[in-house]
Amino acid sequence: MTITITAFDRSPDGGKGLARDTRVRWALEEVAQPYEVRLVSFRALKEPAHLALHPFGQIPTYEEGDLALFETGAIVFHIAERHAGLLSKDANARARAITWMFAAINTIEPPILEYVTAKLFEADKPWAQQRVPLVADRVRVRLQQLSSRLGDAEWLDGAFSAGDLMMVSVLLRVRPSGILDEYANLAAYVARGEARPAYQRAFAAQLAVNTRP
Ligand code: GTB
Repeated sequence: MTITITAFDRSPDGGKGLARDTRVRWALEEVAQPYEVRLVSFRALKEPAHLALHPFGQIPTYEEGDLALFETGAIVFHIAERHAGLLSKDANARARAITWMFAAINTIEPPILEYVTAKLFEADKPWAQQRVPLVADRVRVRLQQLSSRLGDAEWLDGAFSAGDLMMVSVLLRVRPSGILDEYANLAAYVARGEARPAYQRAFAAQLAVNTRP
């Protein structure tokens, strides 16, 4: 059955891979599943046809036969459950990888999004100068904890898993700030994720969309 995902027809990041379709593309590449992409404009995101797929009017979505999903955590989990390569066959290792997926999107991503929002979208507010360092420190608290746990391991829990895929994807969003580079092992962890051939293919595919004439 054909898998179709949605992505911005022109991502505001110009192809840096920061929009969330990249993590879904990456998961599909890791498990060698071909997919099609339907590009959606910002206006179309809020129109009924897209809202029927995604109640919050966002990308990405995932369609496969009569199944339609939204939320990257659920989409990547679905891909990882259905195809070998992202979750261990060992039940406990699998449960731990899923735990890391939740940690990425529930514990690490929220302060990163607060920071990005404060820095990019609230910079003109009178309180921005006080808020930015505060939220930057909230990011540092989590990155320090994550850095301590990772230590000098290659991945978070043994072999590369959907947990690493989500964690690396989330960490990429904060790298432009320079904060990630304060934690050398996390910066190297993210670089290992990016070096994976599946990530490279996913990145190239979104770049091609976002740099087309
Ligand atoms: N929790 C949802 C998920 O994980 O799927 C969040 C989905 C989401 O935030 N989608 C964003 C979206 O559709 C795109 S990824 N926004 C449009 C809207 O809400 O109207 C977020 C994003 C957007 C742009 C950049 N960028 O340009 O750097 C990076 C990330």
